[in-house]
Amino acid sequence: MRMVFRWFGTGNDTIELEHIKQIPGVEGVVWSLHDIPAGEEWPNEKIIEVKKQVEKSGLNIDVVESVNIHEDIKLGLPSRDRYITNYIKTIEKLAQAGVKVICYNFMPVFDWTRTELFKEMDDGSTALFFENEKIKNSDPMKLVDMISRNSSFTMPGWEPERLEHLSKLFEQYKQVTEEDLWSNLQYFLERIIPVAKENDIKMAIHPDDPPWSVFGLPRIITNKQNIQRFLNLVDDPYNGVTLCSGSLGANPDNDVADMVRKFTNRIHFAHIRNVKTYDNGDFIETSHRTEDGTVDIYNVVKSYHETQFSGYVRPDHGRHIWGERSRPGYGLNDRALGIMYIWGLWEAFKKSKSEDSVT
Ligand code: DNO
Repeated sequence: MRMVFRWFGTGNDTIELEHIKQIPGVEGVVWSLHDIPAGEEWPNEKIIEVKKQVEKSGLNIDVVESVNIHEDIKLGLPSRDRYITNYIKTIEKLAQAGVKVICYNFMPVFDWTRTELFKEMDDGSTALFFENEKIKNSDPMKLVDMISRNSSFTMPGWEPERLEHLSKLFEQYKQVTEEDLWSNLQYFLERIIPVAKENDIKMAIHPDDPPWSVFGLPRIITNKQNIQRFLNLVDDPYNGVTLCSGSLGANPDNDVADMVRKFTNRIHFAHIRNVKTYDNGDFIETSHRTEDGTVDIYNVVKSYHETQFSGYVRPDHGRHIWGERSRPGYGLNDRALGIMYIWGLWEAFKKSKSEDSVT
């Protein structure tokens, strides 16, 4: 298991690289060029600039999250080929810079969706919250407005250029069924995966968050069966997943530990965090401990250990604690606590295994 930590770049994050380096066992940052619009080729100078800066702090740039996919690819429009060509060129450049894994998603229009970014919890901390009824009855434009008013940062997945044509996008997606989305994903993968393989970059799709349709838009990377279908679209180790316990865990029918075992060879990146789910479909992003939420994090980490997972892991999101002001879900403190919890479990599994083999 190789621990990494998401960092949004100088001027775009409250956290310093030096502080990330002080979290025990963190080897690298998970990064992106957040100012490059989806669909454009990434400039080499910018890639090298991040590489130099991060490596100077003693961290690596092995994992990129995300290279976002242009909506025309998801919609299957004729213009998709141009954007796929740009995507391929970006993969090649990232490989040259030493990147090993690219995380991306295939969610129409919105990436992750929440209704509150700073929901107060009983202990006074705040966390990301999803209120089911609110989503069912709300106008997506109002949610976009709420999200941008509550965050002084551009949120990943909610980039302005992606959202400015929102009503047009909704109109276009009216014609797109889940099956269309599957076939547009296959078209993309068939062109991307051979390039990734040639360049030794593992592609790792992120599950849909939450793992069900929102605002009537199709969503397909939602459960075990669909992840299996996804892997079969191009059955190659370079076509893999980012297994996110929090995204999948928002649906209590998803057994994340079981998925870790089932998809072991195709998991290139693990996002480990907890959520507390409610019967009405609401969920809140709690602290990482198993007893604080609904996802059995003990079992998830145990499954990674038993399958000898050697890929990249990040603690994903955290609550906002101790007065820290940060990007929603991306403070330093609670994510660092999450890392220490994961390391604690890992050490215990490792030692009990070696004791077993002695006795
Ligand atoms: C949320 C993240 C997602 C993820 C993308 C990958 O915080 O886990 O935004 O980065 O879905 O493309």
